[in-house]
Amino acid sequence: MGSGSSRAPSSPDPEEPAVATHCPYCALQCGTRLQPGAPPGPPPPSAVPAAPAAEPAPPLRVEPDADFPVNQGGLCHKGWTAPAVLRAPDRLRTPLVRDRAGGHAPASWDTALHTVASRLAEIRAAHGPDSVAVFGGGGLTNEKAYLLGKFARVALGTRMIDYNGRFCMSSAAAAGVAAFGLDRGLPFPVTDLAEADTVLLAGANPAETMPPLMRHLNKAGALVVIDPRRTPTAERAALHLAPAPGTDLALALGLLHIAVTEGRHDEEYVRTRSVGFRAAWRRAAGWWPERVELLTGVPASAQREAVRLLSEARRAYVLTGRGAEQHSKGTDTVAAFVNFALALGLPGRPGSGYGCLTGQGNGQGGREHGQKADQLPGYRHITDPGARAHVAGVWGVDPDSLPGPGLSAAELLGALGTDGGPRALLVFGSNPVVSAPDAERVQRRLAELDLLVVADFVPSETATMADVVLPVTQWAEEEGTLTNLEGRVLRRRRALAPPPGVRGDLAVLRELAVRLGEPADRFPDDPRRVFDELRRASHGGTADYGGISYERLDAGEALHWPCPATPDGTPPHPGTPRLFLDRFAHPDGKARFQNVDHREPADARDDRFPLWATTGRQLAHYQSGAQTRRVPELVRAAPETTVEIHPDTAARAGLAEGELARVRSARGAVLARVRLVATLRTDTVFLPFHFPGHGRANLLTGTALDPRSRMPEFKVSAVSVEPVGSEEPVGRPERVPEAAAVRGAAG
Ligand SMILES: Nc1nc2c(c(=O)[nH]1)N[C@H]1C(S)=C(S)[C@@H](COP(=O)(O)OP(=O)(O)OC[C@H]3O[C@@H](n4cnc5c(=O)[nH]c(N)nc54)[C@H](O)[C@@H]3O)O[C@H]1N2
Ligand SMILES: Nc1nc2c(c(=O)[nH]1)N[C@H]1C(S)=C(S)[C@@H](COP(=O)(O)OP(=O)(O)OC[C@H]3O[C@@H](n4cnc5c(=O)[nH]c(N)nc54)[C@H](O)[C@@H]3O)O[C@H]1N2
Ligand code: SF4
Ligand SMILES: [Mo]
Repeated sequence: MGSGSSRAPSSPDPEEPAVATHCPYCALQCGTRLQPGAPPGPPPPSAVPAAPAAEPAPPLRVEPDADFPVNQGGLCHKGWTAPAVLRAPDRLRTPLVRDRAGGHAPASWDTALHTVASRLAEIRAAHGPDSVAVFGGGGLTNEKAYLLGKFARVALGTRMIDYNGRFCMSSAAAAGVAAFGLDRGLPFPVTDLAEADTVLLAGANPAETMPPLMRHLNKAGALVVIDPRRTPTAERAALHLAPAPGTDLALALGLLHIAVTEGRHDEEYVRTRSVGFRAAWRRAAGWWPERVELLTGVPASAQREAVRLLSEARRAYVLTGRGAEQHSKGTDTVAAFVNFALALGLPGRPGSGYGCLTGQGNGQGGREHGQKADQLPGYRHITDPGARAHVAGVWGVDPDSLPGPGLSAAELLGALGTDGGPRALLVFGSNPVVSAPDAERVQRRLAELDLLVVADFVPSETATMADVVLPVTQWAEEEGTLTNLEGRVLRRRRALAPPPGVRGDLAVLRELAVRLGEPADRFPDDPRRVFDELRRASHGGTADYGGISYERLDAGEALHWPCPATPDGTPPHPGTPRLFLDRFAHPDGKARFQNVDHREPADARDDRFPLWATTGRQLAHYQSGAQTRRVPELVRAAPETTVEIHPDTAARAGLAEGELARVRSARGAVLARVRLVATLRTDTVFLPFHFPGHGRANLLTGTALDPRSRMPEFKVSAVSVEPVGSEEPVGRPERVPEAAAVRGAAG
């Protein structure tokens, strides 16, 4: 296994019954067992020195759950160290309200909630309901995501709600709905991957982003990895294709071209299980291997080998990750990979398929329960009159009172504080000052607001800018459910009491709703009650949770949605671990080939910006780093922003290993430590986006959006690199207060 994923579990203490729950971070949702006390045994295998004694001991020790099929006893470095965030020295323990001097002063909950509710009411009265906006997150439990969407539509009456999943899953979701009539990250359990003969990974690096997934992939036959970088995942591949960033769409069209011209496609499947092949093929006909090679840099022979490995496999999977998806053509790119998978007859065939590797802890559930701008619970569309009537019925409101669709995440952030744009924003579960595209612009827009409210458990860069900060509970202190990348609903369980002064997100939403004039029983704060309401709201929808209950989950049932309620006296629905075996979710039961063609990224390279920058993840940090930058062990493993660059490219720019570089795009400049990587393409550099301040990779990225999914182009920006000539560390936690200074200066 990769670093930090193989620490031997120690024997549990028989005195203390362990609490079975799941890791707070990614969509793999590794099963864990929590016990009181500091972690036993040796530190995880890495070059990291032991923690100095002064660090507060975590209140819990975490053990991987050997019986949970997804991680089978594995955890990554982040999962092992997650309890440290529970006792982060700067954990938020009291509400904070901005004072006249521009600093934060502690306040009682009553004062903080009253301040928020009265300011929201004023702003709404002066500027209308859409002047108040909500930004959610794919890390929120199902219950929180559901109640947040209801809070926005009912208590605030605003259409302005979206969430960070727009930056994550939206392109794969849009392509999946178009192709299959339904979007569930993996329409099969991850354990199926171990039986595969070949797995194609397009723009995914699970060896660093979901290390325990490699247990299953390592058992599979051949891996084919498409990534401009030779990642730890690509190192394990039978075949690594390294296209220029932003050229996957052409590459996928080329793979379809080869499959068809070599007669390797499944004509019977195409005829009986799909429609639209002919138009898709006409596009791909123009993408012969040499043309694809010229554009992508992937040799024609390697393209042919990839098609051979997939088409000769008895069981094969095509999986996409953010590398293929986070583009202004991300939806079409996924569609092109789906077209290729359909031509080979993979989706819906037992032991084969297409899937997208969902990202955040509840990236799947977070996109089903109504925190998305165009969506109501059950994965329903907010413009569908039937959906509105059903959900309004569950909520006890008039369907006509429900607002229509709002702006997508990047557009919403871009509209804040502009003429006619929202004047107030509530953030639950995201840190856009670091993670949103063109982050400098986002920071300026946040500073223009009349009211910024952030609920978080740490002073994230976004919380630092807020007028009111509401301290909330963390994973191990709360109950709820999350839906993992396989569409399996999982229980998060409480192992420890939250610190005094901290409240749950559900309680915060309830208190605010009541202060805004809502009846208290419309906003329950008991997760079980919220889940029971969510079940009814999802009833009959695409993501139907009607038959799922805390009782069934606690009894250990593996329930994948759809899992509808069944009539009294009949057996409960067993859930749906594998979708599409008989039919796809379109009315005619057939999958749709999509008619897509290659197009260029929004940025063009020129003399000023001659390189491509792409961005992504490192093993040690999670997302904006708000949580993992508070774990000393992880900070030692990856302390600052780095830029991976080929030695020849570095030499031309006058840069050497370990020096500080300035990476510049048309949007802004980032400071990053040079890491020479001889296996990288010479036209491409890579930066992780986990660090704050001048180390934010998102100072480079732009706001070009995919027209269908509204996904920003995180994965390709035209840049230059130059030496800075300073030894100053970049993106270190101590630089965080910069955001506060900006906000203070802006009033
Ligand atoms: N350690 C860690 N793990 C995580 C997370 C984290 O922050 N840290 N976040 C979680 C979340 S929310 C997500 S969404 C997942 C993401 O998981 P992944 O999709 O695996 O992560 P990324 O690093 O964003 O992108 C994957 C790869 O895409 C490559 N890439 C860049 N540009 C292109 C391109 O144009 N084409 C192709 N084919 N590849 C390209 C990058 O080099 C990178 O290796 O990870 C989850 N797990
Ligand atoms: N350049 C570049 N930018 C990217 C990406 C990329 O690949 N490249 N990837 C994008 C992707 S895929 C994603 S998913 C986004 C993620 O980026 P963010 O949305 O910024 O995600 P996190 O850093 O996880 O931020 C979550 C915040 O909410 C807090 N939090 C966690 N759980 C809860 C909770 O239950 N309640 C509340 N109230 N707060 C909570 C955390 O402490 C943290 O401050 O970044 C996107 N940005
Ligand atoms: S792979 Fe994901 S869920 Fe598993 S331990 Fe690591 S961060 Fe947690
Ligand atoms: Mo994500």
